[in-house]
Amino acid sequence: MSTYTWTSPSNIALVKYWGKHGVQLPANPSISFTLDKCLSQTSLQLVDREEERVRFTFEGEERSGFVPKIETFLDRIGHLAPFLQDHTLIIDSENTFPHSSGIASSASAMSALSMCIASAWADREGQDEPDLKLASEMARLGSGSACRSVYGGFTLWGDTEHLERSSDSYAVPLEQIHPDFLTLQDTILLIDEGEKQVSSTLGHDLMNGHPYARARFDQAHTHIGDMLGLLKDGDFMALAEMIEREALSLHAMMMSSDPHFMLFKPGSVSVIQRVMEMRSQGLELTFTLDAGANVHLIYPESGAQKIMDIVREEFIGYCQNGAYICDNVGSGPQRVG
Ligand code: 2P0
Repeated sequence: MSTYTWTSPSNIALVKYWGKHGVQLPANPSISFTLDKCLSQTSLQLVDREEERVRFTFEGEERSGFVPKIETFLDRIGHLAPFLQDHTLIIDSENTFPHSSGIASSASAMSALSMCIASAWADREGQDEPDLKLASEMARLGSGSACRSVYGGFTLWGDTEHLERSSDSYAVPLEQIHPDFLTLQDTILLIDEGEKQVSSTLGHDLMNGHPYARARFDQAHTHIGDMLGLLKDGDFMALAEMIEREALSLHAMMMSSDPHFMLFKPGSVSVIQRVMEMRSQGLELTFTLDAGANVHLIYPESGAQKIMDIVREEFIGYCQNGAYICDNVGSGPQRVG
């Protein structure tokens, strides 16, 4: 009876995945960097098959509400990990950040679980290390953005003419990144820690039949080529323009879908406008958002002290309970047991 325990970070997309087809295939490619401190830690124990396929606890407490999602995941990865059929999976998971706060907890959780399963598979096959491509493909079948979290640094998911080894089925690590960007900081302003009004799954669905979908997917393809060049060059101000355009395009899709919805809160807009203003005055600072109201401040490590002064002086008042998280580009999942 073996136990596999992995931590996996969340990630923040710079070119956004929004829209999917088939079984968890992306409508356009995306690029993200993996975080360092926003982590899930997941343990998997495989025991002889009992009646139930899965027993799930979250922070040690039984949470049967998550079991259907895990069962769907197991159905989808059955062809990749057939040995799981003979076992009941006992899973415990915990996060270092608030659940459903708009920080992609499904990404870190599904990545951590996939790393556990890939480790179990590697053991059976007599391999020393889990196959990260397999882990990424499994993670994708749990939650799209999760497939980007199985690697550290910068990651690309989705077929693109700009990278030969790219695939819709799994993410790949990006190797040609300017050294200054390997230490980028991400300070996440928790403007709204509540549950999301609209799930990402519904948001993705609303891209089907969206009047601007084709143009958005074309734009994302173009941005991937541009972003790959910018990540190599190391020009932060040029990268910043692209990061913001992507974030605002994502939210524009939400605001123009049928039904439409808006995840910005007044505090999100205030921060966004102030960041744009300060950058126009020469400050190396940009923002992005996930499918939520929280604003991720992205900036080079060299500016950290100044930006943190600004956070404490100007932005903390927009954060619910004054809460924010200081994170940065991280090195990916770690086995801890
Ligand atoms: C992303 N997001 O690229 C985009 C940007 C949120 C905004 O992927 O349905 O949880 O599990 O595949 O990955 C959030 O959607 O959706 C997401 P599913 P997921 O990070």
